[in-house]
Amino acid sequence: MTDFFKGIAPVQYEGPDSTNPMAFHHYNPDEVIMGKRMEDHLRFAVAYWHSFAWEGGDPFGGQTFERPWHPQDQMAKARVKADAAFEMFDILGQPYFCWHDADIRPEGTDFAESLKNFEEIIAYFEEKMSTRKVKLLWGTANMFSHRRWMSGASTNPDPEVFAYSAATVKTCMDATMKLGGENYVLWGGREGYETLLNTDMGRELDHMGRFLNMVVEYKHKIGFKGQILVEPKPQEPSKHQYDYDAATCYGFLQKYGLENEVKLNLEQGHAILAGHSFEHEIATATALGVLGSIDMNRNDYQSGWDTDQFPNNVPEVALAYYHILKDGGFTQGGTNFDAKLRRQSLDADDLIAAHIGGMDICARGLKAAAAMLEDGGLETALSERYAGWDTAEGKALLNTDLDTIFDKVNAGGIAPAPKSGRQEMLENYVNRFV
Ligand code: XUL
Ligand code: CO
Repeated sequence: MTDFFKGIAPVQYEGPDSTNPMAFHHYNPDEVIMGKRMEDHLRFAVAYWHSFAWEGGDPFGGQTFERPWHPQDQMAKARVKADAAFEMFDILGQPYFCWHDADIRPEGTDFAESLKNFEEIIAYFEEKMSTRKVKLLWGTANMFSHRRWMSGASTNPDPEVFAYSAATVKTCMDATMKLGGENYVLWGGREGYETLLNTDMGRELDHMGRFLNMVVEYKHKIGFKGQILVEPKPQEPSKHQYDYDAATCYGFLQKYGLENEVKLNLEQGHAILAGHSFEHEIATATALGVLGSIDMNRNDYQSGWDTDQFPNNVPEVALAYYHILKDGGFTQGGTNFDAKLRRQSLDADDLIAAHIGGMDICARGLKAAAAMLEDGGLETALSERYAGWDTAEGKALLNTDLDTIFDKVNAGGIAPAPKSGRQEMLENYVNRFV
């Protein structure tokens, strides 16, 4: 037991009229939406790295948080951190959490010592999870913070780093499976380049493709039933990252024969960095059949950084969940808060309030998305817009050739009349729900 969250009671749903800042106003886990409990739709996860490992630094200044589990280079402190983490899970009651190996254990002096530390904490988690409902949404390896990875992990010019990375991922997949994790994520923060002057891109992509194939082979070898997910991001920390966005990732997966084995973990802030909207990335993944899970957060739209703030924009979140629900909703994926406090938000109740706010925003977005789907207005508009393709002539067009089409058009049988795209009407429609 720590006393970090002392005096903070488990968060309850009190409804939209409650003024209690430490209550849920919209997230009501048991409320049934489209035949499914809200908790089972949203499948929230707390991110260990932001909520417990991050110390409040930014590029201009160091640690602002003083936590009972600091400094984080000792095993005893790693246990205190785990105690506090599970105390927070008890307060929030969210069903999942996620970690990187480096978030939960101190780095050892060599691979073997790091692994020993890691396995001890995994066993400690296992013990804590045995008496609670909280589950592991996904595990992952941090292959971007330590200096050994400064030139990449699987794309490193040094084969010894490739080997170290492969061994690291094996241990993280083993631990994820041991804890019953439902997904395994790979985000390649350093899988890219700082300058093309020293980079053999073709070779690096081939190595990354082989690495991911090894991950999939290992998944089948050990019988891991979770999804393997890659997380697109265009840049930061690297100048350019190979997993740029959903479409780029899909092309990569296809080239290396992995499009039926690997799906995507999409993040709001990464979509914005790539010059897209979140719903664009989700719609791309659902169109290609590779939506796996989401990292929910938001960026600061002025700074242009990946600021990983908690979400607070209901219309944006509603459109994201609209595409997720339209795709059938999450199966093994979920909503991971890859979001952190601002560095001035020092207190334990700031951390709880941040998650309450994020969960409430997502709940409002989900409810709006479900109401739009149930009303069917957008779907009707879509089927009307594409109705020509459901006619016999429309269908036949896709099974013919340029000459035949030319003959028909040239004979005067076709004279297209432009129709309104009705964008403002549709925006007004959405506005009724958000
Ligand atoms: C970094 C990021 C990571 C991944 C997991 O921008 O999103 O936290 O989600 O490595
Ligand atoms: Co993320």
